[in-house]
Amino acid sequence: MPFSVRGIVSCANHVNGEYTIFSDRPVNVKSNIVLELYDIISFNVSTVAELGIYTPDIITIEGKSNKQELIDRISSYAHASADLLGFSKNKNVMLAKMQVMIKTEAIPKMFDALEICAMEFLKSFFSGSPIIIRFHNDGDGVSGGLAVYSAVMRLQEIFVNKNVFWEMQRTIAYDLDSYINDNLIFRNYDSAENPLLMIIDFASSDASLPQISDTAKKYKLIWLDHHIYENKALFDSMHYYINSWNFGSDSNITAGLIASIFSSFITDASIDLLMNASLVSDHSIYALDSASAAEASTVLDFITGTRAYSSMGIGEIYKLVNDNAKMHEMYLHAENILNEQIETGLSNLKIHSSNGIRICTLDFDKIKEDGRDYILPGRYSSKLQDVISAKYGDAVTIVYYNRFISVRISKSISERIGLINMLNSIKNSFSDVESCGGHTEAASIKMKTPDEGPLMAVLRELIKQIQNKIMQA
Ligand SMILES: [Mn+2]
Repeated sequence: MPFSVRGIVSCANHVNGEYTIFSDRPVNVKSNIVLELYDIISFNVSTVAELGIYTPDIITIEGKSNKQELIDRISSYAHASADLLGFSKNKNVMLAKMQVMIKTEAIPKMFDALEICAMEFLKSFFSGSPIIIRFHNDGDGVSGGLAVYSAVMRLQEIFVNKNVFWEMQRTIAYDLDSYINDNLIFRNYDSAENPLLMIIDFASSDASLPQISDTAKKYKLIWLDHHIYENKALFDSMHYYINSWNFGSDSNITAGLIASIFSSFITDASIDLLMNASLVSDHSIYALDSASAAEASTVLDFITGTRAYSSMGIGEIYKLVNDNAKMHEMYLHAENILNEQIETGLSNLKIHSSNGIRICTLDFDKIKEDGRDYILPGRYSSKLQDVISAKYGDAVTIVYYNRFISVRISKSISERIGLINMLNSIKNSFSDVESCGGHTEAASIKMKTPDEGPLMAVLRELIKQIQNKIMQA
């Protein structure tokens, strides 16, 4: 049945000549003439859109619309879609569930804020504007990424937005590389709604500040996090910065949980497993004692923290998570490798004892020696610390490799050690240290070169200072 489409250009991709046209709903069109944002165009089509895109022979430009008219139309479509998706029903169902699990004032407040974020997400999505979703590469971050992925899958049933990009973030800051990458992508488009960047489970740090400030000025930034960051000015300047600390809660409300709440407005697909895996991964007090969540958490931590799986895309991970048999198989594989590598680590530890507290050091080359796929060193030191402290009580674990020294400290002794101040003072007295960062229980030092001499000197000084702090107590 031939029919005609008349609408306004709401997003233009100048690289491949693909456009989103907004009539009473959004549609994609590939054009052989150049169109501009807000052009009113019409074309005839005789077939259904293939892969979500029309390719008419002739497109007629009839005139120009204005921005506000189009924005209003997109907004009312987004609201109608929210009704169709059952936003308010979904909200009540999820809120009732959450309030049993987490009895804090923060939860209903966060729901209200996340509903606004979800609506903003819908506006961007249905306008066809580019969306980049960056999630941290650990069990919590990827659980959040997967929850949003399941929401996007639901939205793609209504309209295929071809401009959604997924990035697994391998740093804790929104660093310059990521910022430049995102700007290069966004610059390929003109869109009625600002391009949208979504950040999950990272970036609440000073190293992110210039990039974050600029992004928030130029684009739409939805940022879901649970890392403490005491920069009040930043908190106040961000419209869609949902950090559990801002709502009077703390890191126990994980980024994966926040992303799950966000997604629950849009999709009624079950995201319980992801939510629980996120809580287990980040040792939240709200984590349920569930075998399947523990398995999912191990698998997600493993595939995001092991080099062999670093090329796995979010779609592949999503398929894996939804395949029980494959998940269990992957869990056994992960446990196997982790146990072996932890065993190797334990038998290669050097132990310095101070006041009954173990300070353990490990040369990570001992783990890499067998040439197999190994877990990333930062992740490894956390696992090793978990095992050591479970066996021997409060402990300090230091893993060093190449240019890095990674330190983990049990919570109950972290305050008296004051790791961040200690690392900063070491940085000031050793010219070979390039940088240091982290928090009271997990931090690292980066050397300027991989030379062993300077690294060992810093390591000795670090052990001496930690011993002193423990003795003083
Ligand atoms: Mn997290």
